[in-house]
Amino acid sequence: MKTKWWQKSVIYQIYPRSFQDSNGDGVGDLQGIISRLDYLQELGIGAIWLSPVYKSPMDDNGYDISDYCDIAPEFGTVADMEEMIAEAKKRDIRIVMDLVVNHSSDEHAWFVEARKSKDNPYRDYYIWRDEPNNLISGFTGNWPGSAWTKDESSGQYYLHLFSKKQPDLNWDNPKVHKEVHDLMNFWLDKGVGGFRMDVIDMIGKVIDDELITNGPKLHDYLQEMNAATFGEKARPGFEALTVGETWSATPEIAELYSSPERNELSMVFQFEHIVAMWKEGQKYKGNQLNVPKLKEVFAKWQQLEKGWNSLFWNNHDLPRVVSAFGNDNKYRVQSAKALAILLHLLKGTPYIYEGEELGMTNFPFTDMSQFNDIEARTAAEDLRKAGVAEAEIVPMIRQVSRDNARTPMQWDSSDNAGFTTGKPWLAVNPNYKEINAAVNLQENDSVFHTYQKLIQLRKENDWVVLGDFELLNSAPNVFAYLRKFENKQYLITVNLSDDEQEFKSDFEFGKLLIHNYETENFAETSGSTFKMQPWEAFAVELL
Ligand code: TEU
Ligand code: CA
Repeated sequence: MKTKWWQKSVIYQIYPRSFQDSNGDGVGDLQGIISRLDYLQELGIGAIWLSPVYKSPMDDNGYDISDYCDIAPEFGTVADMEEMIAEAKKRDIRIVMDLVVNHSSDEHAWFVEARKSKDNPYRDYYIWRDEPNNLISGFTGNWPGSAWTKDESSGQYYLHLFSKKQPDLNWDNPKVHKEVHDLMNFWLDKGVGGFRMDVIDMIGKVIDDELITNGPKLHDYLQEMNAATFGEKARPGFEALTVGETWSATPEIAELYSSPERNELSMVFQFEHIVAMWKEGQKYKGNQLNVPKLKEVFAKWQQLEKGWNSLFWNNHDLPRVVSAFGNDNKYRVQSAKALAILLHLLKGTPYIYEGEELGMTNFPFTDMSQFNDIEARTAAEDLRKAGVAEAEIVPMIRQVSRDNARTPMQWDSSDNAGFTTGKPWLAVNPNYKEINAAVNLQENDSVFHTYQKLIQLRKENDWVVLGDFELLNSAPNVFAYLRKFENKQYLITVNLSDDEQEFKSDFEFGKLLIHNYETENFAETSGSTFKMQPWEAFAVELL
């Protein structure tokens, strides 16, 4: 099977508001990203997943779009977007845009028209009912807040699975499909390399059955979209990268999305390894690394036969992995590297979230006023209503808040970490003087250089891309696995704990491929039982 470019590449996610400001208004922008393309080329990534930069009232920081074919002025212009696509292309980097079409903003012209009257031609671009049903929204507070808001002028309720400023589009209406295909082609014609698709598992929802994800027509809609926009039929030879955000996906469902012969998507973001680490399965109870559970989940997903995996620890909705699963204190560098080695040598396409390659950590929030995110604010309201003591609310939100991922990128030790010459829209993490790109680039054994090496390993070795996966028995907190390709085997072993762990191996070690500790006598440890240092990780070719 000819491998696609996105099977050999690593994708870098940029949250544009927080990456690099170029005009001193404290908000990241497209010209800022352009100024940092050389850095990304040095890291070695093959594509940028750009979180939304379209026109938006920014109720959900751009995941509420009011014009899909224009750029939010705080980020720049369509011309800036075209310049960025061209500049990235010169560096062999594709731009993957964020497609948010489960819902639009309530300020989109379609919704402004739709709410004018029941017989308006845009009315059934959205979902209206005379009475609400039990569907709930994650962003309206009073958990479970209703997903319905009454529109006074018509007396009907409209559906919004997210905030009331994010009305759900009606995918039962073929005109909505056409509008979406047209906006996708607008950007594809400008040279974007594909799309990340926001909560795409929801577009087949069946309202009256209160069925939200994996509705009966979901895959029909995706096959129709593929054929009309990015797929082989519409653009022969164009290898789009399309990745669906699907919190509900199981491996079986993931194969429906990503089996090549189905002509749907390249892959999906599944979240089982994230949710499995939530204490009592509840996000706001906090994260608890459970290595045996992590091994079980990854091993299950690595057995995907016909489809293709994404691999990620972080995105703009998740706390920083070195704080959530690693040790951002005594073993910050080692644990950041260990988590990278573990993830990047699995089978699938790895995604790096801005700053993850620096070992950036969660932010030390102390007060609700420091949070920007609508989800954090509504979660605080819900916890308060549930009777949680005020003093406990910030500590509960702090450890998992999406704001942890959205504090400004830490470039250097100058003011505001080099992110802006103005007042940053969200405070810079006070640890920026120690943790920043400049320091990482200077140190040969930095987190950055570990990521750079892993990206290079993937580019140079088919076994990383195509090798079979086999989980090995090991100590509970040691994640050890084999990759097998063309009668060669490779051992990846990671100690995911603060303690020394024993690793029994009867393998004969060959060439060391990557190691996050400088252990001189490594060769002597092969073929025996040896101790692994806290958070030690290595990959070795086997003889
Ligand atoms: O996120 C989908 C989503 O459900 C997340 O908000 C998730 O539920 C939550 O973060 C887990 O605690 C997508 C986007 O990634 C997110 O930024 C948007 O807020 C959301 O959709 C609405 O567009
Ligand atoms: Ca700016």
